[in-house]
Amino acid sequence: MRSKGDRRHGGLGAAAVGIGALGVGEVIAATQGDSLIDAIGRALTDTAPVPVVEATVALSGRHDKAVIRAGVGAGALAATVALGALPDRARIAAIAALGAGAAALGLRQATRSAATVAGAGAAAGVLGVGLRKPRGLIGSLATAGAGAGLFVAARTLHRDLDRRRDEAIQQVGPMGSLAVVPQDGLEDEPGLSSLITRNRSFYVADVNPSPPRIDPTRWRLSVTGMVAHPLRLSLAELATDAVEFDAVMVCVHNRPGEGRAGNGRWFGVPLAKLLEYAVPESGATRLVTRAVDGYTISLPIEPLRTGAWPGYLVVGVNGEPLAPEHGFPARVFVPGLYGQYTGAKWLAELQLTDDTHVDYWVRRGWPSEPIWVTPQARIDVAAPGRASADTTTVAGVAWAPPHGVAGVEIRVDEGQWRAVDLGTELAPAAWRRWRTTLELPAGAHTVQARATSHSGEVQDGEDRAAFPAGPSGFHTVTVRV
Ligand SMILES: Nc1nc2c(c(=O)[nH]1)N[C@H]1C(S)=C(S)[C@@H](COP(=O)(O)O)O[C@H]1N2
Ligand SMILES: [Mo]
Repeated sequence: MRSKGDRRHGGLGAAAVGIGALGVGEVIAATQGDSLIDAIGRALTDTAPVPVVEATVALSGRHDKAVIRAGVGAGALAATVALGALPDRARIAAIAALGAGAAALGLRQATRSAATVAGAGAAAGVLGVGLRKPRGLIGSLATAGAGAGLFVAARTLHRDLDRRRDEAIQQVGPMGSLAVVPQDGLEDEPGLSSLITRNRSFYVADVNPSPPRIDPTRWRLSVTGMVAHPLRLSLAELATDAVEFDAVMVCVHNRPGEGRAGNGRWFGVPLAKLLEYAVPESGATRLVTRAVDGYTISLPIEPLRTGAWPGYLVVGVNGEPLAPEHGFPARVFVPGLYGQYTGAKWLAELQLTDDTHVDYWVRRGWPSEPIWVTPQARIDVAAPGRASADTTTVAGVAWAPPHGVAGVEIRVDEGQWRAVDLGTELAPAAWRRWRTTLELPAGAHTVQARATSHSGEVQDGEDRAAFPAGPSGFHTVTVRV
């Protein structure tokens, strides 16, 4: 039994206060389009050790952002319950420390926001007052309900800003064209990836809990640093110099068989051209692609300048401006480099500098030099043939940018490799579809695929994790006949 003067809380009441406090913080941050929960999530992403990042990516897959958000919410509630169990003075000190920590998140470059600072302060205030004395069931339910209502209000504010942002993107108009829908002569197969990945099916991978909202009318690309002619270019100015190219983008975390790869018809300005306009100073060795939130990916200048690495400042894909989650209004893409090395989305600046610059992931233990995508074949379909149930259709996509796919082979039950039919090559940097028909005896069989590049590189079958040199292994599926 608790004595009357004991201010310690039951878990339920404390959790209710936690929901109320988070709701207050979220709604205040949302007035500027920001989020306290997302600021915490981003800070965790920015500081988590590489093994934790790798495990999160592997376990959460495409749901990484939802998983981080839910984790932050659950962690905040658990912290409130722990706070509620503390004696008065320790609790007040802990809330003050937490509030100050959360406010500091609003001052970090990646999540800078006065509204987040204010939201953190207000949330700490709610915790301080709300945890002063235990409340009954009705009071707890009312507090939790009020907090939930504030979450809904915050969501409404975000939706409204997203809608206005989407309208502004529509005003931008087409970027490139998909006038001629490309064909590769391969029979379509249910489940087989399309030759060009639709914008809304394209995988999303980045450290931002939600995409930054950028006003295209005010946005300018700056080319700065060690250049004779600094540039400031609008989206419309960039679009006039843009050309189309077909290429596959692949995340370094794409283990064989996974979907963190997409094939697009991109629209972008060759980086060689921008560098020619800007005129690098001698001593400039590194091109830093910097996003609006300070995130950077840097590339060696020399191969970009000569065109040995055909890199682009991309302003559109598949005939449209980039989608918000894919870097609107501009990103850098060097076909053949893994996404983590290829260039920043939500680009603010191209800065020419020397080798002293250290990138976001390099600070966390990844190699500083770009990693090239290795040949990879993915099995999208392994199913009874439509013409005859005695046959099995196996089909998929393969890539080996920038050289291109020369061949794809499959093997059954680790037997002999045999070549499959290939669709025509859209471009060497693009993915290539493939297909074959097998006659298999009844029972379960494993089917594996491997790709070979035009440069003679054969896909490595050894199972290797993404960190630190990129993944390898064969995609293996089981078919039952
Ligand atoms: N600003 C910014 N750009 C970024 C990243 C990021 O976290 N922030 N992630 C990179 C990684 S790891 C990949 S795989 C690609 C993914 O691009 P997509 O989300 O359009 O598929 O963006 C790259 N560019
Ligand atoms: Mo990635």
